[in-house]
Amino acid sequence: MKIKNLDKAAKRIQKAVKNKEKIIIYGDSDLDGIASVIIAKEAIINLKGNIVKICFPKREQGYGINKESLQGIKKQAPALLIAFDFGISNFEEVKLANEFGFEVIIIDHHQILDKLPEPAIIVNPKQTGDKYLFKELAAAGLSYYLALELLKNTKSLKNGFLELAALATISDMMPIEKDNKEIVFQGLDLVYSSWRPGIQALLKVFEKEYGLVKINKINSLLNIRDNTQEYPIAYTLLTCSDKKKAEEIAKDLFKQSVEKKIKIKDILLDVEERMEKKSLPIVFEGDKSWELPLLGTVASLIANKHSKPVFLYKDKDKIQGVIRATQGFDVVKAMKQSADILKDYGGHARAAGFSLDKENLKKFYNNLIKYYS
Ligand SMILES: [Mn+2]
Repeated sequence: MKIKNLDKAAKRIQKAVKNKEKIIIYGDSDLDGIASVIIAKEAIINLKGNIVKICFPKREQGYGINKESLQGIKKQAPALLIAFDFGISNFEEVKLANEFGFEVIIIDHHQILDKLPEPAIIVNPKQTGDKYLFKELAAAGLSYYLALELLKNTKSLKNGFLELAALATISDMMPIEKDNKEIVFQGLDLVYSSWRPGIQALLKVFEKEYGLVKINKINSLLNIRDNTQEYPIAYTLLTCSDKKKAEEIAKDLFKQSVEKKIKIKDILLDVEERMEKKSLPIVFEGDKSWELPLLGTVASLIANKHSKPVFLYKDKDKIQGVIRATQGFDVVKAMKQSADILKDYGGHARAAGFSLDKENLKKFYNNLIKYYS
């Protein structure tokens, strides 16, 4: 059994290539999103498709397809818009994209909320009617399968896709079983002999600093968000064709990762200090000074240590937050109770995100306490 709509998506892309339609690729700015985008981009370029734009949301735009970005690319319409690693909860945005003249394909692996965005071709093994047995692929795993579907007669690019899919599958903490096991085992072998100057540069930096290479360390570097550039730094590095430039970026990323570690530790101490004064079934904390991209890491550390669902947010008029939880919790389900006050929410059972207006924060908190008590 195939993943639902995978061939439909591939056929639509092939048609776009044949008709010289404009294609826009739009992905999440974490490593899974970036890897998905690069795989799709390289596959479509190989077919000689007309990719007119690659975009990622800026940090302040939060997670998901956003209306501001759609306004920014509106002038490219009509075009085929392919979203990776998000989109499944962007009901309004997908509708708007259609109004602007974009046909939308969503390649996502996040949990399905009560409905699907439409109109769109949706590839997500978690959707109803999908008979594919394995549901835990990363978005980059889906993008890899899509690429294989697109490039049926040529396997030459396969290795270059597999290494990215492997890194992303690990980075997204997908269970390493079934399809993922195959992707990770084959892909990691390829990392060391990668043709990508960016990957070679990362290996070189780690060998120099530690004498050995750990994949998790490489991934944590590739997940660093840089707000100053149009593209996430990992995208620039992984698609860089110049060896010298790649080495400069890798060195700089390493420096940033050291600084990031210090900031993460500060937030962690801050949260744990606040926790000492409370005894609640969840951790729910926010601060104006915290950097949103660091909160996922902090929340995982606390969730693992205390076995509670951890909600951390950047405190401003529009609250944006992340959630991490250990096995046995489903935080997306917990948030469904507050669907009426949340602006956006979604993700995985144990790793998710939300945004809402500050005036609704107290109510959200109370709903969660009630749900978990
Ligand atoms: Mn993902």
